[in-house]
Amino acid sequence: MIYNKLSDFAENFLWGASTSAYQVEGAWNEDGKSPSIIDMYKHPEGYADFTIASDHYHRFREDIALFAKMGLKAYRFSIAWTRIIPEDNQKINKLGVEHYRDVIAECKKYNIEPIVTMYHFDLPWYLEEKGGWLNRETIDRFEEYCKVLFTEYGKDIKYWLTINEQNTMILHPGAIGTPPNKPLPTKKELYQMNHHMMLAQARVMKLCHKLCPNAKIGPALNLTAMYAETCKPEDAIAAHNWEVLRCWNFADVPVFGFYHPLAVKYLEDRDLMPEIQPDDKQTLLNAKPDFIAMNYYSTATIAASQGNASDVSARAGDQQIMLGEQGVYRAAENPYVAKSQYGWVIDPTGFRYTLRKVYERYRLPILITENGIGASDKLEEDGTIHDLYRIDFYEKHLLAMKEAITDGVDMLGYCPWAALDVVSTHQGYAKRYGFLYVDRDEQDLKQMKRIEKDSFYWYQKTIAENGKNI
Ligand code: BGP
Repeated sequence: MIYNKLSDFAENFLWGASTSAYQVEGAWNEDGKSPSIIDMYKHPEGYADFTIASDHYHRFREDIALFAKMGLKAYRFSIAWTRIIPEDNQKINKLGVEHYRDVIAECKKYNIEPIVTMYHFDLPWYLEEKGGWLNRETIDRFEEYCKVLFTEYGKDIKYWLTINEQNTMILHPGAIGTPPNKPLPTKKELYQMNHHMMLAQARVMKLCHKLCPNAKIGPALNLTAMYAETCKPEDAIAAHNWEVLRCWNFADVPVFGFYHPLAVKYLEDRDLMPEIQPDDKQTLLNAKPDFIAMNYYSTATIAASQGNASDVSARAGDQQIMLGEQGVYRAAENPYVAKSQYGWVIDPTGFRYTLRKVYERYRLPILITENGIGASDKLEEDGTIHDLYRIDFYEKHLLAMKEAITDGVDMLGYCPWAALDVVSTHQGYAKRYGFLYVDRDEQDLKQMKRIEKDSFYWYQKTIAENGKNI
């Protein structure tokens, strides 16, 4: 659709930016924090680990002051479960609670809306040792932990996110690390974990509405539209297969309260159906999100399965991520999109297309909780960072979002990844995402000085003009 005039961003549009606890905080064993699975997993050799990261735990005041200078209206961060409840005895760690109270107060000081992810990949290790998400008890533990958050911070938090990228954790379990001396879970186990996470999420959404009636809560999924490689009908079926199994099945359950019918058939056919207890269906039906939080990086292009092992291949530039599934779909190349230095597809029009599909399907407001480009930014001798590729990426994605708003999509806000440089899950500080450069190398911490990149000033101007320059 080509319009005569594009809609403006709403006056109260949440211009924000994101981080997650384990990628930015450091202080991995300070003030009573216990290890999470991320702290215990084997991380890629040669790259920075998560023990110190960007030292945001100690420097959050300085960082939030810089976010305010950039003009942020929202800051999406995650709370580390292991700071709040570090041990299996369920005792609350006062220092952990105080830390996030201070972070929230600092945001409020500058009128920055704190948006809290309650769980961003960092399950407590003590729960993992008892089976992690395979153990139904983890559902209770998650609810108890979230209850602490609602009780402690409920009056200050308007937007809660339940679980970050549940679909990534289930479909690409190796992507967030490998457990020491243990194989990755089987597919059957993963779908059982998925079911438990769905129940945990439903219980927590319900609890939030009870304890914090003025707050809003939603899942944060990695959503993306799929293209068929050609107009061959079999390619269209394969693209739909993967769109359902990768995206809609994960968003349907929180919104509608039941699994997608195609996913049910797939799970039954392959003997992957989780064990569902009699009350589970009602638990899922009892809860509804208020919005959909969406992480968007790339689209995917899909070809028909050939029904053999050649359907599966490693993603170009990232051997950790296997794409394709025998009898379901094959990954294909798209000649019409660009790629980042790390081989990630860059597709702003796909962003508009995905937003349309998500809104058409769920009719809930959408909050973008991640979108961005990882690159090896260069600190020049004069202390500047000219990340023009990032500005270009954001300009195009914001224009696509503006077009989606014009298409009728209800957008709450935009929190790109990342507010400042964070440890990338696989490429340390070689691959950076922030508006603020953190001056450290993989091993050499230097002073960890924060330096404003060119994209910082571009975003500052964009926010000040409420996106009118887009
Ligand atoms: C998302 C995660 C983020 C972040 C981002 C970039 O899937 O939610 O935590 O890591 O991807 O990924 P990477 O660091 O691998 O480039």
